[in-house]
Amino acid sequence: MEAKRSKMKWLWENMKGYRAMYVLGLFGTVLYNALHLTIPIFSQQIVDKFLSGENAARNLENNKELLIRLLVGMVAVTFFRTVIVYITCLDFERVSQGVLYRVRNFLFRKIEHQDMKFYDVYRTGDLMTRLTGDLDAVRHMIAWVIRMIIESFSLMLAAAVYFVYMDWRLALSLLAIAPFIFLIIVLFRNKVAPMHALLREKLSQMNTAVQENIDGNRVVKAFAREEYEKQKFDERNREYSQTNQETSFVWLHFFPYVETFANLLPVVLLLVGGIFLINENITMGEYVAFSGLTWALANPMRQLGGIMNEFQRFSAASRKVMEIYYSEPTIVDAPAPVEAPERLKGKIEFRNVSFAYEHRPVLHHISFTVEPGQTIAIMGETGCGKTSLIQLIPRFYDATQGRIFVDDMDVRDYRLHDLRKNIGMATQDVLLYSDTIDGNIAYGDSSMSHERVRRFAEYSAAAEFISKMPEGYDTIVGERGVGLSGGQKQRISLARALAIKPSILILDDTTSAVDMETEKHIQDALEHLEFPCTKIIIAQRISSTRRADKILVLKDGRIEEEGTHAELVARKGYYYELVKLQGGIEEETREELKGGEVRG
Ligand code: DUT
Ligand code: MG
Repeated sequence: MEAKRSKMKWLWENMKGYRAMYVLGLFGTVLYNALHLTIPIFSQQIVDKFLSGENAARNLENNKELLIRLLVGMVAVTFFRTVIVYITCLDFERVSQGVLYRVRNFLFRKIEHQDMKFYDVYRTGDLMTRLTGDLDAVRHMIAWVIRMIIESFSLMLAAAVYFVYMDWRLALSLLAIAPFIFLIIVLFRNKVAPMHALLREKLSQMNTAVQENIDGNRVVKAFAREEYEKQKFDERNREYSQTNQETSFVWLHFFPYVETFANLLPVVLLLVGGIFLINENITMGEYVAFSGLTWALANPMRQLGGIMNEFQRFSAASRKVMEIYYSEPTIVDAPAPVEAPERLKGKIEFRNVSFAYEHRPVLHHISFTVEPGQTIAIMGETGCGKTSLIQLIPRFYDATQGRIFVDDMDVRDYRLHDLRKNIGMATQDVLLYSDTIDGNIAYGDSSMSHERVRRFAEYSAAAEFISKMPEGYDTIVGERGVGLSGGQKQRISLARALAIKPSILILDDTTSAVDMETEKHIQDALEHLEFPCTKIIIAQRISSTRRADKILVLKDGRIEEEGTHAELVARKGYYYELVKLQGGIEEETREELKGGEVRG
C-alpha cells in the first residue's frame, strides 16, 4: 500500500502546472456522469405524469408544455454532455502529453548524467523500454485509468444515492451485490500484479535482443549466426506474447463471476421491485427509473477488472520509471568544489591508487607523477588494467583506495565539468555520431571554426583521406562511423580529442590501427602542438612509446617497470623483451633481404 501511495504521489508531483487543468477534467467527468443520471429522472416524470396513472390522459391534454419542456430538457442535457466529453478528452490529452514530455526529458537528463557504473548495470534495451513503453503506461494512467476510476465510482455513488433517495429498501437489496464484486477485484489484483511485473521484464528482454542485434549485426553476419539469432529472438517474442496472453487470461478466470453478479442486478430488481410495485411501495415511474439506472451499477462493476488491469500495468511500469527518476550518480561534483582556472596546467599524480569493479580488484597501489607537458606511456598485456587506470583521471570511476591529483588538487575536489573539459580523450572503441565529419571533430565545442577542424584533422593525419571523401568534411558518417575504416575512425577521434586543445590528452590505443608511416606523422604532430599538453599514451608498439618521458609497464594491475626507454632497455625486463620482439622482427626482415640466414 505504501509503495502504491508514493507512486500516486510521484505522479501528482509531476503534474505540477497541470494540476488545476487535470482536476477540472476529473470534475468534468463527474459532471458528465451526474448529467447522465438525470435522463432517468426525466423519464420517470414522463412515465408518471403522461404515460401511466389516472391523470395521464388529462395531463397530456392540459399540460403539453411540461411534456415538451421535459423532452427538450433531455435533448439539451445530452448535447451538453457531449460538449463536456469533448472538452475533458482534450484536457486529459493535453495534461498527459505534457507530463509525459516533462518526465521523459527529466529521465533523459538523469541518464545523461549517470556514471559508468550505471551503464555497467543497465542494458540499453531496458533503458529504451523505460523511456518509451513504461512512460506510455504512465501517460495512460493519467489520460485513461484515473478518469475511469473516477467515472466508475462517481457513477456508482450517484446511482446509489439516487436509489436510496427513491427507496432505501430496494436500493439496499441491489447494493448488497457490491461487496462481492469488490472481493473478486481484490483477488484478481493479487493474481495479476506479479504478471504485469513479469510482462514488463519480458518486454525489456525482447527490446534488448533487438537492440543488441542491430548493434552487433556485423558480428552476427561474420559468424553467420542469423538463424541462431532469429531463433533466439523468436523465443523472446514468444515468451512476451505468451505472458501477454496469460495476463489477459487471468481476468477471464474472474470475469464470469463478475458478469454473474452484474447480471443479477436486473433479476433482483424484477423480483424485489416487482413485489414493491404490486404492494404500491413504489410508482411505475420509479420502477422505470430504477431499471433505467441498473446499468449505472452494472457497467462500472464490469469495468473494474479492466481498470485494475491497467492500474497494475501502470504500477509495474512506474516502478521502473521511478527507479531511474530517483537514481543518483555516485560520481558527482564536490560539495564545495575548488574554483579551477579556465585552463589546468596538466600535472597528474597517482598516490597509492587501487581500484576494483564491484568486487573485482583491477589496480593495486599505483603511484606515479607526470609533470605538465610531459608524455607518459602505459604498456602492458591485454587486461592488465591500462584502460581502467586512465578512466580514473576524468573520474569515469572513482578510485577504491588512494588519491589522484591533477594540478596538486584531488580530482574529487573539482567540478566534474571543470575537470573533464580539460581532458581530451580518444577511447579504445571509437564512437562517432551520425553527423558530418566536421560535426564529429567539432563535437567538444559546437562553435569551433572550420579552419580549426581542418588544422586538427591535419595533425591527426586525417585530412588526406577526408579530402578524398565524396563530400569532404560534410560527409555524413553513419551510426558508429559506418563507412570508415578502423584507422580512419581512430584518426577522427584523435582530431576530436585534440580540437578542444586539452591540458591533458589521453590516447587509449588510438594509433593501433594506423600504418607506421601515418603513426610517425601523428607523433611528430603531437610533439609540436601549439598548446601545452600533458599526454598519456596507451600503446602496444614501441614506436609509439619510445620517445615518452616516462614509460609505465603494468602487470596484473601493478606497476612492474617504470622509466625511460633507455632505462627500461637496460633493465632487461618485460619492456626489453618487447623491444627485442618488435625490433627483432625488423632485424629479421633486414637479414632476409640481405639474403643472410634467419636468426633463431
Ligand atoms: N574489467 C571489468 N569490468 C569492466 C572493464 C574491465 O571487470 O567494466 C576487467 C577486465 C580486465 C581488467 O578489468 O581483467 C582490466 O581491464 P582493462 O580494460 O583496464 O584492461 P586493458 O589493460 O585496457 O586491456 P586492453 O589492452 O585489452 O585494452
Ligand atoms: Mg584497454
